[in-house]
Amino acid sequence: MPTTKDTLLKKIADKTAKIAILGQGYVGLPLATVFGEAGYEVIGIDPDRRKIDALEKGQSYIGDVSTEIVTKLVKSGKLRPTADFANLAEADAVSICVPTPLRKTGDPDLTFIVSATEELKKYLHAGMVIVLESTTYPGTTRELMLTKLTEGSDLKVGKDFFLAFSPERVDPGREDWTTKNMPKVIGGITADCSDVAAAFYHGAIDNVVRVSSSEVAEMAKLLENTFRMVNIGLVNEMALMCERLGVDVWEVIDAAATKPFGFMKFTPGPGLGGHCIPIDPLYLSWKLKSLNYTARFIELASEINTNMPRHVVSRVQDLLNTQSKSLNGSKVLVLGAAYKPDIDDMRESPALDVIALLREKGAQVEYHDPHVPHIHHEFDGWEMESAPDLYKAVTVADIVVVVTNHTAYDYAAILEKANLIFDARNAYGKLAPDNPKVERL
Ligand code: SAJ
Repeated sequence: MPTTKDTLLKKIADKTAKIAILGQGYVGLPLATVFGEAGYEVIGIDPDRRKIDALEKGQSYIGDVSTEIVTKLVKSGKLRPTADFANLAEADAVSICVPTPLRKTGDPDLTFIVSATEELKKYLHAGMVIVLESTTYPGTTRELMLTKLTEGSDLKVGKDFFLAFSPERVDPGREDWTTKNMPKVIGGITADCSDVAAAFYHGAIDNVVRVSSSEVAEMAKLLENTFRMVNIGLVNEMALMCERLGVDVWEVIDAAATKPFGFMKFTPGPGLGGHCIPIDPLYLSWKLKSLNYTARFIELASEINTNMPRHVVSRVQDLLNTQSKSLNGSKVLVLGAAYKPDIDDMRESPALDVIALLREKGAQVEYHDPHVPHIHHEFDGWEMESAPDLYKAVTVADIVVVVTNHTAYDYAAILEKANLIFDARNAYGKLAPDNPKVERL
């Protein structure tokens, strides 16, 4: 008599298993299309009707997913968009790709994972495999999801249903590593869970890295992103030290980067933005606090990184001072608002902090960003439009602050028209290393 595991493995192998992807954002939609392209029938579930309406029309709202692919999959019935969670009842395999932000207090906000789990519980049945992809603290899959899914149920994990964690590794805009070819770590509550979840992902993803538990998979993701946050914090502190030493930190880093092994280049900047790096490590430090352990590297790096906007503003103040100008009343143009170059994403962007601090100190602030036409500061409530005429804004500004060095800018033209430039991204390192109008971080 075949076991539940055998039956599910067979459905996965012959692609009759029905897949549900909960959350159709920058992680869930690419995942849904990869499984659809692999030949599975996929239900793309999202409570946001706007997303579902767009998908039903065959339209993509995610840069990494083409409208052609969505149209093809929706037309062929391989991708069925819906806002109705009841469709989970017919799913054999479910991936949960919901947001895991931070609360205003800095603590993890697990409401999306909790509500997804509560919905899933209504439709949990024997022969189902569930994989959580949302970045979260180690233990979430076992302590939070498994507990909720099994309370009052006689279904046994690892026997009747299978539960695992697999960290998303989506880097929006990247073309070399995609959802399909990105090595995918996956670890289950039990060995059988790891087997089934790995087989599930093997059905559509080229390289599945099976680990022994959900905690290992959760922790691997946190190491990946804490590694970046701590190293960015290190080079930001190097910038503070080099400034005191009167040494060019950018030249120091370029020199160190000539080491052909044992070194990885990071660069200082105005702070840490994005939906992953500033946030994920704080899920780890929060969890360790509950175990009476202080994750000192994370806390220190976070302190240094979050102080960089203030450091940038104090450098701007000092530079204006050299022209006997006070920051209060000066015209300041912030160049580049997105959290990193050549994208339009403003999540956790340090530009928001730089602008808020400049406004606090009485500066007359304008910003320009070719990718970000409008800014809304959700905490302070102010709104700004990108300056309509870049060179006019550069010319009238007492100082231009390069916060995000988009490649679209003609830095030579900006230099020619600017009065003063504070360059927080080394946009001028090669172009004008010794120009008296330019000071770099
Ligand atoms: N930053 C620096 N100095 C650096 C690198 C980054 O100040 O040397 C800043 C960026 O300007 C940005 C923030 O840190 O504000 C985060 O930058 P990031 O390059 O880490 O970009 P993200 O947030 O898009 O990170 C994503 C991550 N992908 C996932 O979490 C799935 C990360 O793991 C990738 O390594 C990264 O993309 C990448 O390599 O592009």
